[in-house]
Amino acid sequence: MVDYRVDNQFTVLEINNPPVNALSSDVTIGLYDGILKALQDDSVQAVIIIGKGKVFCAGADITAFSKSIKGLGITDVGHAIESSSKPVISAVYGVALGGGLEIALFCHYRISDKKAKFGFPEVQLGLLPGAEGTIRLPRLTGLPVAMEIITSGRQLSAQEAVKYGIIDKIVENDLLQEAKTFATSIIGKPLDSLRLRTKKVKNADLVDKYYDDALKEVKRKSKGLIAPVSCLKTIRGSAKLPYDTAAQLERSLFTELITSSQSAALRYSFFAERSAAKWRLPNGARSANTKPGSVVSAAVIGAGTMGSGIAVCLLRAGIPVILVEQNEKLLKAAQTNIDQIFRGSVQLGKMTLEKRQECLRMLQGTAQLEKVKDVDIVIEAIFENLKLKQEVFAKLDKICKPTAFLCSNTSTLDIDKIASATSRPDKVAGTHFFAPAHIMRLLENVYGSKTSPETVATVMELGRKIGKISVLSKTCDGFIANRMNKIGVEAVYLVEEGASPYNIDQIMEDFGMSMGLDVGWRIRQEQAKALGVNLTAETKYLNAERYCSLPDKLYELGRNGIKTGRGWYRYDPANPRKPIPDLDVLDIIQTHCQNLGIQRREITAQEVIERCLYATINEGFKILEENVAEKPSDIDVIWQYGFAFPRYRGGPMFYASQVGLRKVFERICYYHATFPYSKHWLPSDLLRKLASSTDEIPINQWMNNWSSKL
Ligand code: 3H9
Repeated sequence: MVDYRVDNQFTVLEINNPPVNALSSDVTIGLYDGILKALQDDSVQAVIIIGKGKVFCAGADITAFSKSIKGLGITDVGHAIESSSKPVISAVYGVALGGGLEIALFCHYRISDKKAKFGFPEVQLGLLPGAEGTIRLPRLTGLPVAMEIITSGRQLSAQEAVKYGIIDKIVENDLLQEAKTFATSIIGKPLDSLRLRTKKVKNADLVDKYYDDALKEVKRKSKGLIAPVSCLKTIRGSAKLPYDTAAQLERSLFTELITSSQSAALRYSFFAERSAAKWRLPNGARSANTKPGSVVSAAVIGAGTMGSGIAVCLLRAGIPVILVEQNEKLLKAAQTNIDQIFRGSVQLGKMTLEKRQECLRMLQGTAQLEKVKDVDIVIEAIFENLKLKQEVFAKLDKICKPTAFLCSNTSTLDIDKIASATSRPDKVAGTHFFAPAHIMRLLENVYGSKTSPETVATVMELGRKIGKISVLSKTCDGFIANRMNKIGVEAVYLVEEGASPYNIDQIMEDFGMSMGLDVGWRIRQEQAKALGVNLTAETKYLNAERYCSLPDKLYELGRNGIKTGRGWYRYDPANPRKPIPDLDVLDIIQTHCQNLGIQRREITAQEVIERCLYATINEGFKILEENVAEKPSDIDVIWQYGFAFPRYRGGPMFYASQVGLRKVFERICYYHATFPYSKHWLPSDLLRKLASSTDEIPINQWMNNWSSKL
């Protein structure tokens, strides 16, 4: 785990714990023993700590946080390094993050490669840098900078790290060689002033002001999160308290955080995101043993808002795009829209002018579908209508080369039905982007019964290449995301039963979600038309399902949301992002209820949360039992990235595991008995089975338990 080498007058301690040199207990023991051994070796004049592979060290081993850790901690190693009578130099390549940066801060000197990155990302895991990072960083950078770095969790470039005094030098050539040259230059120099514990915090007397300013910022940016506030408290401690007392405070707040439900959810989210890329199909094919096809060129069919957004994603990743629209006028509008997006990125400093020009050069607009004949992948983004899509896919099948992948940006339609219009159903998949496609990070990839593993691997890899978090879903009505979302439906029922829409929004916002009620008129009209039903203000049931006509009423009154200045709210054109509650809407609700003879009642916040989330969770369990999602964490990733579910709550499935499956199941049964005309309350079999276990089954074992019972 730590390779010990003596090289002339140096000991080189090389952390060797792939893939990211996390500080497992073997690594901390290796470093500690290495320092002691170097101190005992008279031939050694200096110690160099370096990482093997691509990074210096990504910090504490996050996988070990849920286990009880015994033995040497990072601080024990740190104290051994700091008190060493021989200089210790850390040589950073790749990243020094969290505990990795803390180890570096215990060293007397720090040098790095010019591409190295530094940071304390602990806050993103609901933690604080708990190996004296909050006490030591302010001694180098000053309080305001330390507060910003630690509470944001952002990564700093090597250049910034030099500017703030975090590292001593950036080197150009071979890092180890440069470290040895550097070490030679400092051998024999006094170390006392280089031990950070001896340093004073600059402007310590101003700490309360810095603290108040930073707290305001943290509360604005990270509403509901406890870790950033704890970080600030320990940084304040670094200025107000003697070193060891401040370290004690840091330890006790770290212990509080690590046992908090927020940190558990954030750590779960870290791994959930990474595990979404590791897919497995029911036929046994896996990401690990399936090679993606090559995609070096693409076509997007349909240049509306979605199509244009998708084209932007591909172009940014260096993939040339042929954009197909019905006529020149629509094409021109799309090209202008795409360029607007690039210009916006340039203005924000997220793209260089050269990159914008390169992207525009790679974009070719056409009204002739035949032009796509040579591309590797086609993404169709036309109107959500099966017949139309089938027509387009039949044409594409004839035009495109046999190896081309044909994908649809459908958000609900059956991929098998789309694929059936082609002679290559194995090469057809869904690539469901979320609006706005160039901003939202989620890509829901969908496979049908005939989609080949290679096609799945290709769309998953494409997602990675264009910077998306890709999650795989089996085809079904609405896939994972839209099928599962019952929040809007239940929210409208709650309004009909007695809640105010503004109250519901507030309760969900306090929970951490800002979704807003949808009007969704057109979708409901389409559904009713398909069933041959004429919807009216009196419609209470549709296809044996409860129906609420309130949103239709709003729509028919021209209340279509921001674009018409009114919906459930009023919108001031000068500030449309700030909806204003509207008394007229409350009147419309009252009249609706009187006309239908609905007795309104008091509705608690608890009921709002349960009705909105448990209905969604119940559907999530059905999605799992039908293998639409392979694992609960995939569902949670979709909710975080598609519907802004608060990361510190993990996602609906993780939330259910924290509430307790038995409790969730009981409430679902209660609502099922109370609302028999809402199919989504019919309890899931998988949930029933898991809830019947005498012990709560941890989320990562739900699927094992289920499969073994099949
Ligand atoms: C801490 O340090 C607390 C201390 O202050 C105090 C303690 C007392 N541990 O992201 P990737 C895995 S808290 C264990 O796909 P990339 C990751 O799961 C820690 N495993 O690669 C994945 O596994 P798999 C503070 C870790 O190149 C593999 O490594 N540090 C850890 O896109 C590759 O990861 C952080 O929060 C870890 N610390 O990005 C840093 N880190 O292959 C978190 C990664 O099985 N890590 N893995 O899926 C990162 O930000 C990125 O992983 C990193 C590499 C930038 C390092």
